[in-house]
Amino acid sequence: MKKILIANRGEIALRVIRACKELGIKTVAVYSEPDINSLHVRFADEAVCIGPGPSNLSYLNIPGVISAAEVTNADAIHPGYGFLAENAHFAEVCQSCNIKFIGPTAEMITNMGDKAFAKATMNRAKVPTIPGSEGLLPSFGDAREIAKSIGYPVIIKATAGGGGRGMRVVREEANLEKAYNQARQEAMGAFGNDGVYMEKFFEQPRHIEVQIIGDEFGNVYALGERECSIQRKHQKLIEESPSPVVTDKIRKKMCDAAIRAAKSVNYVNAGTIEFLYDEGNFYFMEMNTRIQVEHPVTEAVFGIDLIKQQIKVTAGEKLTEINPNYKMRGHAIECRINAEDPTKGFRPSPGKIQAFHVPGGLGVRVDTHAYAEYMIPPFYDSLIAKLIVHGKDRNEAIERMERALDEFIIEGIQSTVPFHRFMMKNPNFISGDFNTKLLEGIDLSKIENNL
Ligand code: MV4
Repeated sequence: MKKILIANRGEIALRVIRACKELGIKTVAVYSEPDINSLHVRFADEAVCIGPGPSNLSYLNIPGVISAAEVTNADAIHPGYGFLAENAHFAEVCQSCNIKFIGPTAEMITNMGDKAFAKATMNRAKVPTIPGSEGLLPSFGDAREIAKSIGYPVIIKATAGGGGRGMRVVREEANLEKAYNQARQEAMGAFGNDGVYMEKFFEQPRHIEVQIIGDEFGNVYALGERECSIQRKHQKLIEESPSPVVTDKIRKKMCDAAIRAAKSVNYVNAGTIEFLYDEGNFYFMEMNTRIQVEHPVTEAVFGIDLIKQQIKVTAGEKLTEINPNYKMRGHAIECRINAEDPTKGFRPSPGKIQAFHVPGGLGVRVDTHAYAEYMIPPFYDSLIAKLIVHGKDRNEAIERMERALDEFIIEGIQSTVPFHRFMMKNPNFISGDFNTKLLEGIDLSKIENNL
């Protein structure tokens, strides 16, 4: 592989460019008009403008991205996360244009994007799944029978949803018919697919996911877990590895299940098996067929560059650097720094960054595309930096994160830095005793803003 086009922007575009540079691979950036002064444009060997600000006219414009790859003679496209990363049609178009898509096959993206199908597939592979319907609910009658047998509360999920989109909790039979019909109608409106499935509803689960990577020789490795329970409205805010509740014994079981899941579908490239964790038990929820925002915590504890591994696998090489005896070392935490006001319900705070200084020192990594006087465009997600720390244990990682957050200077806009400073002192976070509901019970309006 000689040249890779990065079909993305922001910190992840920089992240991929860095891996390519170290591998001696040339890079092509694509950018929208307002992103012309972005660092991904400056750091890439070549850059092609693919349209105006709105994503559907630029970063989601498949003919634009493919044309950019063709005129620059790129061998491969790395989609990053978001945008076209889990678009099966895009992966298909890449293949038909003889451009390698750095990710799994289009068929894999389609199959794992169908959440009920993915769950049924994993169930057959003896990966633990949440009790509920076997695949889609054929009718309301089936919904009622299944709910009766697993017991209320239940959750109805859109098969084309995922990541928290298109879900409805039902607590008693009297509400089931309405919820079932509404769920189908909403799913049709949002995804053009009214397929829904049912599960037993867990009130206070944790979200724990396992990083996997597979090569074309049938090798699949699991690189431990990430604890992702600290989130708000399905937007993760803090991730860490290892999870404070996962023992060596549970980790072995989770990683074995994740490897079984990936092998059962002949998965190639990087992926994530998402588990719902409750009282020592874990259940498959979804598989993500992309590199994720939080991949650096896994990189920190395993000392491995996941993007380089993705590129190697796509080039048809064996995963020789990773092996079953690969060990985790220490503890890593990532705080997502968003251009949002945490005291005002995390409302977006775009605009011009006046001052910007990133923390440094031992065990600190900052992945960011922001700089002083950078103008945050209003068109894209609000992530402006990822602050990742690595320490010998969880305590050291928390102390290091507090220290690093204190060094972070962002002026001119609101950011989530004050929220993270507050969380590093939260007793539940410190003790590791939390779940996906933690932030619902905290009043964030009184966090001191550093403006
Ligand atoms: C659940 C659940 C409880 N019980 N399924 C939300 C994201 C999507 N991947 C699945 N989600 C959930 N599925 C059952 N059977 C609770 C959630 C959920 C959640 C999961 C992970 C992280 C944050 C969450 C926040 C609210 C609900």
